[in-house]
Amino acid sequence: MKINIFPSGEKLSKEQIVQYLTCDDDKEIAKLFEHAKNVRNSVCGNKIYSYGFVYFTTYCRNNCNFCYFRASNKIERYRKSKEEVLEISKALINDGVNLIDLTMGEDPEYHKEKFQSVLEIIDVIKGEYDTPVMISPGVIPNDIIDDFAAIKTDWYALYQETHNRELFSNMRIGQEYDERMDAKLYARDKGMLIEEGLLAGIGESPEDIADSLLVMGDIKASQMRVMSFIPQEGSPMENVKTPTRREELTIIALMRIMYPHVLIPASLDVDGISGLKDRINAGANLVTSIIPPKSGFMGVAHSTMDVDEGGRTIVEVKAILNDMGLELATKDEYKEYEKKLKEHQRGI
Ligand code: SAM
Ligand code: MD0
Ligand code: SF4
Repeated sequence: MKINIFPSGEKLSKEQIVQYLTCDDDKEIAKLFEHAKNVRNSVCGNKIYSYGFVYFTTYCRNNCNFCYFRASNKIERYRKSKEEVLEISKALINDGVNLIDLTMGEDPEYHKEKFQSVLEIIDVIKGEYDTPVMISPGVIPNDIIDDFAAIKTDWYALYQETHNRELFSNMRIGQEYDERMDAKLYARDKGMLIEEGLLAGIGESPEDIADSLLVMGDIKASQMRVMSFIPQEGSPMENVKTPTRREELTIIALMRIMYPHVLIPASLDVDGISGLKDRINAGANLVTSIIPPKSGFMGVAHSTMDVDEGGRTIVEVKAILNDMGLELATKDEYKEYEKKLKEHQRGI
C-alpha cells in the first residue's frame, strides 16, 4: 500500500523545469518563490530545522577542482581528536541544533582504521547525547556503510554536484561517477536516509539542472541541496566567478514544489548569515553549517566566513527566523519529521 503522509509534488517535465530556470520575468519568479513557501508551510508549518556542522578532518586524498581542501592545495589542515569532536557536538546540541553533521575530507588515516573512531563518536552522539547524526565521509566501501547503518546512523550525505557525467569528471578529477552514485544508493538500501546535492555555477546548462532535479526524485533523496560555487584560492577554479544567486534560489523553489516532503538546506556556508533569509523565502526548511565561534572548526565553501564573529550560531539564526514569523524546531520535532521521511522512503 502506498503511504501518503506528505502532499504529492508537482510533476514537472524537463521542459517546464528549463522554462523556470531560464525565465527572466521577475514577477514570475517571485510567484514561484511564494508558491514554494506555501508548499513548505503546508508540510512544516512555521518550523525550520537546524543542523550543527562538524568538519573534523580537512585532509583529503582527492583533487576536486572546486574545493579548497583538494589534496594538492598547500593549506593548513587539521584532524580533530575524538574528544574535540564530542565537545563541539555537545556544545551545538546544547545550543539547540537538531542533528550533528559529521563531515570529513577523504582522509586516508580514517580509511586505514576502518572508521573505528568515527563509529565510536557516532555511538556517543546517538546514545549518550540522544541526537541524530548525518555522516558526510565522501565515498566509502560498502562494508563501512554496513557499519554505519548497523549503528543506526541516520543519514549518508554524498553530493554528485552534477548528473552530467562529463562535467562530473571535469570536477571530481579521477573519481568514478557510478562509484559515487552506487555508494549513495547502497546506503539508502541499507535503510539510511540520503542527501543528494548540486553545485550551481560550474558550467552546467539549464538542461543539466533539470536532469539533476529529476534524478534526485528518482533516487528517493530525502534531503536535496544546491550551493552556489565559491571560488577557492589556490584551486584550478580560483578565477571562475561565483554565479548570481538567482539560479540557486530558483532551484531551491523547484525542489520544494516537486518534492514537498524533503529537507532543503539554506546553507550558511555560501553567503554567511546574510544569505539565510532569501533561501528560506525560496522554500528551504533547514539551516545548515551552524558552527560555534572560536572552535577551530571550519566551513567548506566559505571556510571561515562569519564563524569566529559568531554569525553562524543558533542565536543569530533564531533572531532572523523569528523576525520572519518562523521558529526553530526542537530536537523531538525534528525526530518526528525524520520518522515520517523514513516511512516515506520505505513506502514509495
Ligand atoms: N569530502 C566529502 C565529499 O566531498 O563528499 C565531504 C565534504 S562535502 C562537505 C563537500 C561539499 O561541499 C561538496 O560536495 C560541495 O557540494 C561543497 N563544496 C565544496 N567546495 C565548494 C565550493 N568551492 N563552493 C561551494 N560548495 C562547495
Ligand atoms: C553545509 N558546509 O551544510 C556544510 C556542508 C556537508 N554535509 C554539508 C556542505 O553547508
Ligand atoms: Fe575532498 Fe570532498 Fe573537497 Fe573533493 S569535495 S577535495 S572529496 S573534501
